[in-house]
Amino acid sequence: MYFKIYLATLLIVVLTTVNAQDKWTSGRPDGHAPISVMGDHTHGKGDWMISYRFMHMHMDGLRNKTSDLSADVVFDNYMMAPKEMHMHMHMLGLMYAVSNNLTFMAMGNYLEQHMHVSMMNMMAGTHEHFESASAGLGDVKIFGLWKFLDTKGQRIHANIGVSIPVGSIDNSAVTPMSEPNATQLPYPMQIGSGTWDALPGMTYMGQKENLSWGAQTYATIRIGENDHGYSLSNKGNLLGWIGYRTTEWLSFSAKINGMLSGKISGSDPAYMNPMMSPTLDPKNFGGETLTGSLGFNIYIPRGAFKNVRLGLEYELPMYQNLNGPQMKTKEIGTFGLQYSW
Ligand SMILES: [Cu+2]
Repeated sequence: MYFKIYLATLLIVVLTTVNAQDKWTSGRPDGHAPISVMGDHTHGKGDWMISYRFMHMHMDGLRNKTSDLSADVVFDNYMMAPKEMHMHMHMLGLMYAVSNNLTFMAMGNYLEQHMHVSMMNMMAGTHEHFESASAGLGDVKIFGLWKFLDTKGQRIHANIGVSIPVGSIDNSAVTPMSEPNATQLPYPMQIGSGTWDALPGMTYMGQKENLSWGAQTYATIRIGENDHGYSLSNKGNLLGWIGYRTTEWLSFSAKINGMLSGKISGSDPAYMNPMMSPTLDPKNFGGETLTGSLGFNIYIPRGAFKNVRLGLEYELPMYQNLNGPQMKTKEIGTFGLQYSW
Protein backbone atom coordinates (compact mmCIF):
# COMPACT_ATOMS: atom_id res chain seq x y z
CA MET A 1 0.00 0.00 0.00
CA TYR A 2 2.59 2.48 1.17
CA PHE A 3 4.92 1.60 -1.68
CA LYS A 4 2.19 2.17 -4.28
CA ILE A 5 1.50 5.64 -2.89
CA TYR A 6 5.22 6.34 -3.03
CA LEU A 7 5.37 5.34 -6.70
CA ALA A 8 2.22 7.30 -7.58
CA THR A 9 3.63 10.44 -5.96
CA LEU A 10 6.95 10.05 -7.76
CA LEU A 11 5.09 9.65 -11.04
CA ILE A 12 3.11 12.86 -10.45
CA VAL A 13 6.36 14.67 -9.69
CA VAL A 14 8.03 13.44 -12.89
CA LEU A 15 5.02 14.25 -15.08
CA THR A 16 4.50 17.74 -13.73
CA THR A 17 8.19 18.55 -13.90
CA VAL A 18 8.29 18.47 -17.68
CA ASN A 19 7.32 22.10 -18.26
CA ALA A 20 7.78 24.13 -15.13
CA GLN A 21 8.36 27.90 -15.32
CA ASP A 22 11.68 29.75 -15.12
CA LYS A 23 11.99 30.69 -11.47
CA TRP A 24 10.17 29.44 -8.37
CA THR A 25 8.64 32.21 -6.21
CA SER A 26 7.06 32.26 -2.75
CA GLY A 27 5.21 35.50 -3.63
CA ARG A 28 1.91 33.84 -4.45
CA PRO A 29 -0.77 32.09 -2.36
CA ASP A 30 0.40 28.62 -3.37
CA GLY A 31 4.05 29.66 -2.85
CA HIS A 32 3.57 27.82 0.44
CA ALA A 33 2.26 24.25 0.75
CA PRO A 34 -1.18 23.46 2.23
CA ILE A 35 -1.10 24.79 5.81
CA SER A 36 -0.64 21.47 7.64
CA VAL A 37 2.69 20.79 5.88
CA MET A 38 5.69 21.72 8.06
CA GLY A 39 9.02 22.93 6.71
CA ASP A 40 7.68 23.12 3.16
CA HIS A 41 9.63 26.20 2.13
CA THR A 42 12.90 28.03 2.69
CA HIS A 43 13.45 31.81 2.79
CA GLY A 44 15.82 34.29 1.20
CA LYS A 45 18.84 35.52 3.16
CA GLY A 46 17.95 37.62 6.22
CA ASP A 47 14.20 36.92 6.05
CA TRP A 48 12.17 36.05 9.14
CA MET A 49 8.82 34.34 9.42
CA ILE A 50 6.52 33.79 12.37
CA SER A 51 3.57 31.42 12.24
CA TYR A 52 0.69 30.23 14.37
CA ARG A 53 -1.24 27.06 13.60
CA PHE A 54 -4.18 25.46 15.27
CA MET A 55 -4.93 21.80 14.63
CA HIS A 56 -7.95 19.85 15.76
CA MET A 57 -7.90 16.08 15.46
CA HIS A 58 -10.93 13.97 16.23
CA MET A 59 -10.74 10.23 16.73
CA ASP A 60 -13.91 8.19 17.03
CA GLY A 61 -14.60 4.47 17.26
CA LEU A 62 -12.31 1.46 17.31
CA ARG A 63 -10.62 -0.58 14.65
CA ASN A 64 -8.40 -3.63 14.26
CA LYS A 65 -6.57 -3.89 10.93
CA THR A 66 -9.19 -2.58 8.48
CA SER A 67 -12.35 -3.67 10.34
CA ASP A 68 -14.31 -1.55 12.74
CA LEU A 69 -14.84 -2.99 16.20
CA SER A 70 -17.63 -2.50 18.70
CA ALA A 71 -16.71 -1.82 22.33
CA ASP A 72 -18.35 -5.15 23.25
CA VAL A 73 -15.71 -7.09 21.30
CA VAL A 74 -12.99 -5.14 23.10
CA PHE A 75 -14.57 -6.00 26.47
CA ASP A 76 -13.85 -9.68 25.75
CA ASN A 77 -10.19 -8.91 26.40
CA TYR A 78 -10.04 -5.59 28.23
CA MET A 79 -11.95 -3.94 31.06
CA MET A 80 -12.06 -0.55 29.37
CA ALA A 81 -12.41 0.68 25.81
CA PRO A 82 -11.54 4.15 24.53
CA LYS A 83 -14.44 5.65 22.56
CA GLU A 84 -13.44 9.04 21.35
CA MET A 85 -10.55 11.48 21.55
CA HIS A 86 -10.05 15.16 20.75
CA MET A 87 -6.67 16.82 20.34
CA HIS A 88 -6.18 20.56 20.10
CA MET A 89 -2.70 21.67 19.18
CA HIS A 90 -1.52 25.29 19.18
CA MET A 91 1.75 25.60 17.27
CA LEU A 92 4.13 28.53 17.17
CA GLY A 93 6.87 28.58 14.57
CA LEU A 94 9.82 30.84 13.83
CA MET A 95 11.97 30.79 10.71
CA TYR A 96 15.15 32.67 9.86
CA ALA A 97 17.29 32.36 6.75
CA VAL A 98 21.01 32.75 7.37
CA SER A 99 21.63 32.41 3.64
CA ASN A 100 19.66 31.80 0.47
CA ASN A 101 20.35 28.10 0.92
CA LEU A 102 19.99 27.62 4.68
CA THR A 103 16.90 28.45 6.75
CA PHE A 104 16.52 27.61 10.43
CA MET A 105 13.13 26.78 11.89
CA ALA A 106 11.97 26.25 15.49
CA MET A 107 8.54 24.94 16.43
CA GLY A 108 6.87 24.74 19.81
CA ASN A 109 3.40 23.57 20.66
CA TYR A 110 0.82 23.48 23.39
CA LEU A 111 -1.38 20.40 23.36
CA GLU A 112 -4.77 19.82 24.98
CA GLN A 113 -6.47 16.47 24.69
CA HIS A 114 -9.30 14.54 26.21
CA MET A 115 -10.53 11.00 25.86
CA HIS A 116 -13.93 9.40 26.41
CA VAL A 117 -13.68 5.91 27.85
CA SER A 118 -16.24 3.13 28.36
CA MET A 119 -15.78 0.86 31.33
CA MET A 120 -17.33 -2.49 32.09
CA ASN A 121 -19.12 -2.68 35.41
CA MET A 122 -18.82 -6.39 36.27
CA MET A 123 -21.28 -6.23 39.16
CA ALA A 124 -24.10 -4.50 37.34
CA GLY A 125 -23.26 -5.84 33.88
CA THR A 126 -23.50 -2.32 32.47
CA HIS A 127 -21.15 0.15 30.76
CA GLU A 128 -20.08 3.30 32.49
CA HIS A 129 -18.40 6.29 30.92
CA PHE A 130 -15.73 8.65 32.08
CA GLU A 131 -13.49 11.27 30.56
CA SER A 132 -9.86 12.11 31.20
CA ALA A 133 -7.82 15.08 30.02
CA SER A 134 -4.24 16.25 29.77
CA ALA A 135 -2.56 19.43 28.56
CA GLY A 136 0.87 20.95 28.36
CA LEU A 137 3.81 22.11 26.29
CA GLY A 138 4.84 19.54 23.69
CA ASP A 139 8.23 18.53 22.32
CA VAL A 140 10.21 21.35 20.70
CA LYS A 141 11.51 20.83 17.17
CA ILE A 142 14.51 22.54 15.59
CA PHE A 143 15.25 22.21 11.88
CA GLY A 144 17.84 23.22 9.35
CA LEU A 145 16.30 23.44 5.87
CA TRP A 146 19.04 23.20 3.29
CA LYS A 147 18.04 24.08 -0.26
CA PHE A 148 20.27 22.36 -2.79
CA LEU A 149 18.28 22.70 -6.01
CA ASP A 150 16.59 25.82 -7.37
CA THR A 151 16.02 25.74 -11.08
CA LYS A 152 13.26 26.08 -13.67
CA GLY A 153 10.43 26.73 -11.24
CA GLN A 154 11.47 23.90 -8.97
CA ARG A 155 13.14 23.61 -5.61
CA ILE A 156 14.36 20.78 -3.44
CA HIS A 157 15.54 21.09 0.13
CA ALA A 158 16.59 18.67 2.86
CA ASN A 159 14.81 18.93 6.21
CA ILE A 160 17.19 18.03 9.01
CA GLY A 161 15.68 18.26 12.44
CA VAL A 162 15.71 17.15 16.01
CA SER A 163 12.86 16.87 18.50
CA ILE A 164 13.75 17.86 22.06
CA PRO A 165 11.77 15.98 24.76
CA VAL A 166 10.17 18.97 26.47
CA GLY A 167 6.66 17.45 26.61
CA SER A 168 5.71 15.63 29.79
CA ILE A 169 5.26 11.84 29.90
CA ASP A 170 4.13 12.00 33.55
CA ASN A 171 0.53 13.07 33.01
CA SER A 172 -1.76 11.47 35.53
CA ALA A 173 -5.36 11.91 36.67
CA VAL A 174 -7.95 10.41 38.98
CA THR A 175 -10.09 7.86 37.14
CA PRO A 176 -13.02 5.74 38.43
CA MET A 177 -10.59 2.79 38.59
CA SER A 178 -7.99 4.61 40.66
CA GLU A 179 -10.14 6.73 42.98
CA PRO A 180 -9.20 8.51 45.18
CA ASN A 181 -5.63 8.37 43.85
CA ALA A 182 -4.27 9.66 40.58
CA THR A 183 -2.98 7.15 38.07
CA GLN A 184 -0.61 7.47 35.10
CA LEU A 185 -2.72 8.26 32.01
CA PRO A 186 -2.38 5.90 29.02
CA TYR A 187 0.24 6.36 26.26
CA PRO A 188 -1.98 8.39 23.87
CA MET A 189 -2.76 10.90 26.62
CA GLN A 190 0.92 11.72 27.21
CA ILE A 191 2.08 15.02 25.71
CA GLY A 192 5.66 14.26 24.70
CA SER A 193 7.62 11.26 23.38
CA GLY A 194 10.16 11.40 26.20
CA THR A 195 12.94 10.68 23.70
CA TRP A 196 15.20 12.77 21.52
CA ASP A 197 14.06 12.13 17.98
CA ALA A 198 15.90 12.62 14.70
CA LEU A 199 13.70 14.16 11.97
CA PRO A 200 15.27 13.72 8.53
CA GLY A 201 13.28 14.58 5.43
CA MET A 202 13.21 15.98 1.92
CA THR A 203 10.86 18.46 0.24
CA TYR A 204 10.23 19.17 -3.42
CA MET A 205 8.14 22.04 -4.82
CA GLY A 206 7.36 23.15 -8.33
CA GLN A 207 5.18 25.76 -9.98
CA LYS A 208 4.09 27.24 -13.26
CA GLU A 209 1.58 29.93 -14.22
CA ASN A 210 -1.39 29.03 -12.04
CA LEU A 211 -0.47 25.53 -11.01
CA SER A 212 1.82 24.32 -8.23
CA TRP A 213 2.74 20.96 -6.75
CA GLY A 214 5.02 19.41 -4.21
CA ALA A 215 6.01 16.32 -2.30
CA GLN A 216 7.61 15.73 1.03
CA THR A 217 8.94 12.66 2.76
CA TYR A 218 10.16 12.57 6.34
CA ALA A 219 10.84 10.20 9.20
CA THR A 220 10.71 10.37 12.97
CA ILE A 221 13.49 8.24 14.46
CA ARG A 222 13.47 7.71 18.23
CA ILE A 223 16.89 7.74 19.84
CA GLY A 224 16.99 5.23 22.71
CA GLU A 225 14.14 4.93 25.18
CA ASN A 226 12.63 7.43 27.61
CA ASP A 227 12.99 7.40 31.39
CA HIS A 228 9.75 5.41 31.66
CA GLY A 229 11.36 2.51 29.81
CA TYR A 230 9.63 2.74 26.45
CA SER A 231 9.92 4.47 23.10
CA LEU A 232 7.18 5.40 20.68
CA SER A 233 7.52 3.90 17.21
CA ASN A 234 9.63 5.33 14.43
CA LYS A 235 7.40 6.88 11.77
CA GLY A 236 7.62 7.48 8.05
CA ASN A 237 5.52 9.94 6.06
CA LEU A 238 5.10 10.62 2.38
CA LEU A 239 2.80 13.33 1.16
CA GLY A 240 2.09 15.06 -2.10
CA TRP A 241 -0.09 17.98 -3.11
CA ILE A 242 -1.25 20.10 -5.98
CA GLY A 243 -2.35 23.72 -5.80
CA TYR A 244 -4.24 25.94 -8.18
CA ARG A 245 -4.08 29.73 -7.98
CA THR A 246 -7.36 31.39 -8.97
CA THR A 247 -6.20 34.98 -8.31
CA GLU A 248 -3.00 36.61 -7.07
CA TRP A 249 -4.27 36.24 -3.49
CA LEU A 250 -6.21 32.93 -3.43
CA SER A 251 -5.30 29.32 -4.18
CA PHE A 252 -6.90 25.94 -3.57
CA SER A 253 -5.13 22.69 -2.81
CA ALA A 254 -5.59 18.94 -2.60
CA LYS A 255 -3.18 16.73 -0.70
CA ILE A 256 -2.65 13.07 0.14
CA ASN A 257 -0.59 11.92 3.10
CA GLY A 258 0.56 8.36 3.78
CA MET A 259 1.95 7.41 7.18
CA LEU A 260 3.58 4.24 8.41
CA SER A 261 4.31 3.56 12.10
CA GLY A 262 4.65 0.62 14.45
CA LYS A 263 4.09 -0.60 17.98
CA ILE A 264 5.55 0.90 21.12
CA SER A 265 8.75 -0.82 22.19
CA GLY A 266 9.29 -1.47 25.87
CA SER A 267 6.54 -0.55 28.30
CA ASP A 268 5.86 1.86 31.12
CA PRO A 269 5.90 -0.06 34.44
CA ALA A 270 3.42 2.51 35.82
CA TYR A 271 0.69 0.58 33.98
CA MET A 272 0.47 -2.32 36.38
CA ASN A 273 -2.09 -4.21 34.34
CA PRO A 274 -1.93 -3.54 30.57
CA MET A 275 -5.05 -5.69 30.11
CA MET A 276 -7.12 -2.94 31.70
CA SER A 277 -7.38 -1.03 28.43
CA PRO A 278 -6.12 -1.29 24.82
CA THR A 279 -4.49 2.12 25.30
CA LEU A 280 -2.13 0.65 27.95
CA ASP A 281 -0.99 -2.22 25.73
CA PRO A 282 2.17 -1.37 23.69
CA LYS A 283 1.14 -3.59 20.78
CA ASN A 284 -2.03 -1.58 20.03
CA PHE A 285 -0.17 1.25 18.31
CA GLY A 286 0.83 2.11 14.78
CA GLY A 287 -0.32 0.97 11.39
CA GLU A 288 -0.73 2.40 7.91
CA THR A 289 -2.94 5.39 7.24
CA LEU A 290 -3.70 7.43 4.19
CA THR A 291 -5.55 10.74 4.44
CA GLY A 292 -6.81 13.14 1.80
CA SER A 293 -7.34 16.85 2.33
CA LEU A 294 -8.69 19.96 0.66
CA GLY A 295 -7.65 23.46 1.57
CA PHE A 296 -7.05 27.02 0.53
CA ASN A 297 -4.32 29.65 1.03
CA ILE A 298 -4.75 33.40 1.10
CA TYR A 299 -1.76 35.65 0.47
CA ILE A 300 -1.70 39.43 0.74
CA PRO A 301 0.70 40.63 -1.97
CA ARG A 302 0.86 44.36 -1.09
CA GLY A 303 -0.31 47.11 1.27
CA ALA A 304 -0.11 47.32 5.06
CA PHE A 305 -0.60 43.57 5.49
CA LYS A 306 1.83 42.55 2.77
CA ASN A 307 3.24 39.03 3.29
CA VAL A 308 0.48 37.95 5.67
CA ARG A 309 -0.82 34.50 4.83
CA LEU A 310 -3.78 32.51 6.02
CA GLY A 311 -4.44 28.86 5.31
CA LEU A 312 -7.16 26.36 6.09
CA GLU A 313 -7.20 22.64 5.48
CA TYR A 314 -9.66 19.85 6.16
CA GLU A 315 -8.46 16.27 6.15
CA LEU A 316 -10.30 12.94 6.10
CA PRO A 317 -8.96 9.38 6.39
CA MET A 318 -9.08 7.33 3.17
CA TYR A 319 -7.47 4.17 4.47
CA GLN A 320 -6.58 3.01 7.99
CA ASN A 321 -4.95 -0.33 8.69
CA LEU A 322 -4.30 -0.20 12.44
CA ASN A 323 -2.60 -2.48 14.95
CA GLY A 324 -5.71 -2.74 17.06
CA PRO A 325 -7.86 -2.49 18.91
CA GLN A 326 -7.06 1.18 18.44
CA MET A 327 -9.05 4.38 18.00
CA LYS A 328 -9.39 5.49 14.40
CA THR A 329 -9.08 8.99 13.01
CA LYS A 330 -12.30 10.67 11.95
CA GLU A 331 -11.23 14.14 10.83
CA ILE A 332 -8.45 16.70 11.11
CA GLY A 333 -8.73 20.44 10.63
CA THR A 334 -5.82 22.88 10.47
CA PHE A 335 -5.86 26.67 10.46
CA GLY A 336 -2.77 28.84 10.22
CA LEU A 337 -1.48 32.40 10.02
CA GLN A 338 1.97 33.32 8.77
CA TYR A 339 3.86 36.58 8.49
CA SER A 340 7.26 37.12 6.95
CA TRP A 341 9.51 40.18 6.80
CU1 LIG B 1 8.53 30.51 6.35
